[in-house]
Amino acid sequence: MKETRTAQARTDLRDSTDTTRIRRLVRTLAASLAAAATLGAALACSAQETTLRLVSAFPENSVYVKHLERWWQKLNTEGKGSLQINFVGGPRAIPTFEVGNAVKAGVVDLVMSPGAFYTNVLPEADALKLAEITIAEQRRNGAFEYINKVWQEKAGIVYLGRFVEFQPFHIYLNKRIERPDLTGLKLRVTTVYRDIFQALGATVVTTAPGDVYTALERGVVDGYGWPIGGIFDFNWQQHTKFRVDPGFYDAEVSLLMNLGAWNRLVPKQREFLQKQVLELEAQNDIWKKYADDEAERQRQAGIQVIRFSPEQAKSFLDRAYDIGWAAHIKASPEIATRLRTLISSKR
Ligand code: 173
Repeated sequence: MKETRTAQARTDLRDSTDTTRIRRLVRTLAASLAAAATLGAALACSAQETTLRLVSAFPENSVYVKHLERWWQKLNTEGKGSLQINFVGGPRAIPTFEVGNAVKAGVVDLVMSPGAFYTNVLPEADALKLAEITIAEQRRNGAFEYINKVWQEKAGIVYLGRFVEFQPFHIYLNKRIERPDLTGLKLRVTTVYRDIFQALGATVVTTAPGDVYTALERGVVDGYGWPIGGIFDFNWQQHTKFRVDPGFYDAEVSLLMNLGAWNRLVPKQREFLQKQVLELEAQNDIWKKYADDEAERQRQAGIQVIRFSPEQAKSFLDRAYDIGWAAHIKASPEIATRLRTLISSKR
């Protein structure tokens, strides 16, 4: 009997010890949860500093990178403690035509590139060269939203904004032509120019900007496509005799972001980044003066202008846009048709 009571007492003691332990455990857990919640709330309001890795599809010394550099430097000053951009480099870090894969896979967070360089992950991207309304208008009329829907759904890429506009493309040649006919000429292209140059009779070879100088120097090509500005960054004026006017389409260079990286930002960081991108876009008018300055610089460098007659110019431009859209509509009927409605209002 005595023994039984003692056993019972031990059991009671153990039970009460267990109860105490459990209570303590619950208290500790509750305290940790509260601490975690406080920390979570703190993080949500003022996230830890996030650094985004940025790569450029153009070489470091190009005008687009220099322009963007001023932007990310200001962003880094204003974003201390919240958001920073670390510029990793140009095509030496990620080859020009690989930037799409890199931003899609999240190898980098941010990429600056024209659509033409990431058609391997999103063929539709090249269609942005056909826009005839400004990016500001695209934001107002729903085009920007639609672009983002497609870019995010098809490629996991956020289209943050476009920071190059008012830069028509031109044909640069080392052989004279008398009319819109490129028969017998071999020209360097990207998807921007491929269809229209071929339609005008040219043979084409695709290269990244970094390979154009050597192709010209060795006489592998008779000319190339490029916007009105930027040829001096690559020293191509040394191997360029003519520019053909008028220019056509509009060089589109944009900032892209990996969707996962975007989703990992807290709302405050996203708002900050969007505000910075809008400030960058608000500067796009500078490209108009840059276009004039570069045309003058080309003139001074001895580059002669081959000017189509007004009739030739009109049919060349109509053809360029028709061919550009036809190619995209054939490849991606639904998206390209919608894009065409949204971004080509003037014609
Ligand atoms: O490389 C190119 O000619 C090209 O496609 C491009 C696109 C936008 C800006 C500059 C060049």
